[in-house]
Amino acid sequence: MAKTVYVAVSTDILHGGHIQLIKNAATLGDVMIGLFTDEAVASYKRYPLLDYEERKKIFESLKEVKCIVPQETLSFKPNLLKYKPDYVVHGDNWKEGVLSPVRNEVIEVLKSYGGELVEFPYSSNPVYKKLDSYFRDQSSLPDQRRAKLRKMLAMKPVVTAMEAHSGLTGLIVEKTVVYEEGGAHQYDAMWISSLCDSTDKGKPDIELVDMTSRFQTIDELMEVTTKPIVFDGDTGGRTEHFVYLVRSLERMGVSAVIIEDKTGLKKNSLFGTEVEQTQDTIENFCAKISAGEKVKRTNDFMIIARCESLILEQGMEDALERCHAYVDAGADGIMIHSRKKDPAEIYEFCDRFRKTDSTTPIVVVPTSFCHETLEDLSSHGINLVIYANQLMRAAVPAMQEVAETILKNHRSEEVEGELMPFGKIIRMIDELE
Ligand code: SPV
Ligand code: MG
Repeated sequence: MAKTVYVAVSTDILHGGHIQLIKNAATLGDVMIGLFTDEAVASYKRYPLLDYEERKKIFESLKEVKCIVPQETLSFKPNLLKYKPDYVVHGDNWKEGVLSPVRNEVIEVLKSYGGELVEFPYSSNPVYKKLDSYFRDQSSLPDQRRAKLRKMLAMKPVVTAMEAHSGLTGLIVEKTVVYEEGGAHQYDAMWISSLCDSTDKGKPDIELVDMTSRFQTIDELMEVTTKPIVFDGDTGGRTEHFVYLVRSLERMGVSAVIIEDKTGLKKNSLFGTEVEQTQDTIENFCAKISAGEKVKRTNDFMIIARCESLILEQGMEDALERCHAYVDAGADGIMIHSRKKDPAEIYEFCDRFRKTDSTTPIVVVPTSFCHETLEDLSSHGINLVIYANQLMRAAVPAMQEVAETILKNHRSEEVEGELMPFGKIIRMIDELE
């Protein structure tokens, strides 16, 4: 009986190096391709250019390929235990770096049933590397980037966004990946918070930092990252102005704007009712949403309506009534906010909202109910979780501490141990070739 040879592939550009690997694999037996699902690809590298079905067609056309099965995780374990291939074939480029724990797990699982790992020299043709960086650059162009948020929402039950307020924080959100249990996790999107964008400029979060300046932040992030951007549009301003904001953000390649149903002098929601804040009428806010939807030129761009009823203690019924009305007015998603540590009101809202609306994406910002995990939030039908300010809150005390210690010691030696060498920071910054 022919042996089974398992080859896992995540690529959407088939080049000579891949073909050679598959030919090599075919010399050992029948080739089974473990084709990474879109979610598995996006979990550890960029969003695939071609979706699973398209990539499947490419591999089906190769005469060396006997069958194709989906690989749903970065970990090979589930498929290896299911299909028990005699061999796993891979390039020898995963002995070090991020994939090395995945390789170790493959060796361990193969050993458990008597399979074998066969590694062939990885083809290091510089053209292949160039191709990959070319497609990465393409995916940061406005049309491609804009569409990524909707794709992510369609692909994953829950999507995450992390706050970024500069090119450097954008790079941290772009590049941070953790590997656990054979899987990989990274942030799916970036949130441009009005609070952090203002704070970074030493200004209060009261719609004072003007749009020209906020666009500058978008531009900085756009230049050095590829992930989709969710923009905090505050109240969206007057309806007559909001329509221009929609057009500008959409043209720039932003994926979504979130506007909140407040009017007059907006203050940050974390103040709640401690400061005077006025909620807009349902009628006015719906008109603003509809006007924005009307001027959109793509279906990719999303206008998400944020309800402040729980923040302003207007009650659950008001929150539900408003959010359903906002969806009816055309909103592509709703955000429900709370500043309580206890997530009970958020969960009650989501459970009740989902009874009559099973599809509209629900967004939350779990700053105060930070105890809740992604899994907890997802189990109540929440689709987008925004970590709205954590990078800024990490940086401020670290900078204050260093500033004080140097003053106290009349030199900087005492803080050296706390500081990242600049050589390491520089390596995060990509150079154009
Ligand atoms: C922001 O990050 O600016 C927000 C979320 O609007 S919150 O600060 O919680 O209001
Ligand atoms: Mg804000």
